[in-house]
Amino acid sequence: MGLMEGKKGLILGVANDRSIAWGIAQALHREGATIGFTYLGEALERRVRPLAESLNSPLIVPCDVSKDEDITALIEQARETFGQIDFLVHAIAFANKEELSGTILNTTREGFRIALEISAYSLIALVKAAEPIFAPDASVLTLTYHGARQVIGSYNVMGVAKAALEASVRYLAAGLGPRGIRVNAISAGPIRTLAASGIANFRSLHKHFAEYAPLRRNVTIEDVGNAALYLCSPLAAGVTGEIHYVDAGFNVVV
Ligand code: 0WD
Repeated sequence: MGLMEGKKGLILGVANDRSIAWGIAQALHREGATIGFTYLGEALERRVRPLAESLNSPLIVPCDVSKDEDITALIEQARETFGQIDFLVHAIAFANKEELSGTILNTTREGFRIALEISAYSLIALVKAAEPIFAPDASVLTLTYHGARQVIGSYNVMGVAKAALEASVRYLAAGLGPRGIRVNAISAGPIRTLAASGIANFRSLHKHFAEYAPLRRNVTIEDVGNAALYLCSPLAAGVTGEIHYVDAGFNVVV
């Protein structure tokens, strides 16, 4: 029997088949999970729907996490489809492209608000909305990056947003822990995805990483998917509030 047999939940943040969220979806599905997916706008629906259907998803809905009404509608549909949910995966981030080059002095007031709202507050908003439908031992997982802790290239305002996200993970873990619900993050090494293409000098960052990481390679969406499977499964029943690195060891040598 698979590790996730009988488990149901939501994955937000699939944009295409290179998305980290897609690596996570494949790993959870392989172990028996039933997954509801969201997409951002019609352009992405054309990419996401066939992927979701290939995993027999019973729920494929639009959701812009900057809109409370979208989040409410998503959770209402999840309640109708699944009753309770056992996992919620948040793999979403956004910052204006021009603020992901040069230094953090490029950050505008509005750009800061957008980056923090979509990349950090959205986790709190989703968890708040989903709280009534979480199963007693549900698991929440988000994605972060080492730029939250150290200055890395032009990650800039996104580093600030990820620091807020990591702190949110700890506070959410404390808030939901008494109900048995766990909240963790995976801090992934650089992976070539749509979101990564917005970061200036990502190509050299990616190359540098493989040269210096102890495992001398980049990580894949399969690596992240398998770690996510552990964190979402009963194997990690005693783990919450953690920032779990899946980065070929890079953070221990820089
Ligand atoms: O190197 C990387 N790729 C790393 C990514 C290293 C470490 C962490 N991460 C994080 C990202 O910051 C993000 O939180 O992993 C998460 C997933 O990112 P990804 O898989 O690299 O990127 P991508 O495939 O582009 O998926 C992110 C998606 C969006 O795609 P686009 O490219 O269209 O922005 O987040 C979604 C959207 O589908 N998204 C939203 N979803 C709902 N509402 C919103 C929104 N407002 N904004 C973006």
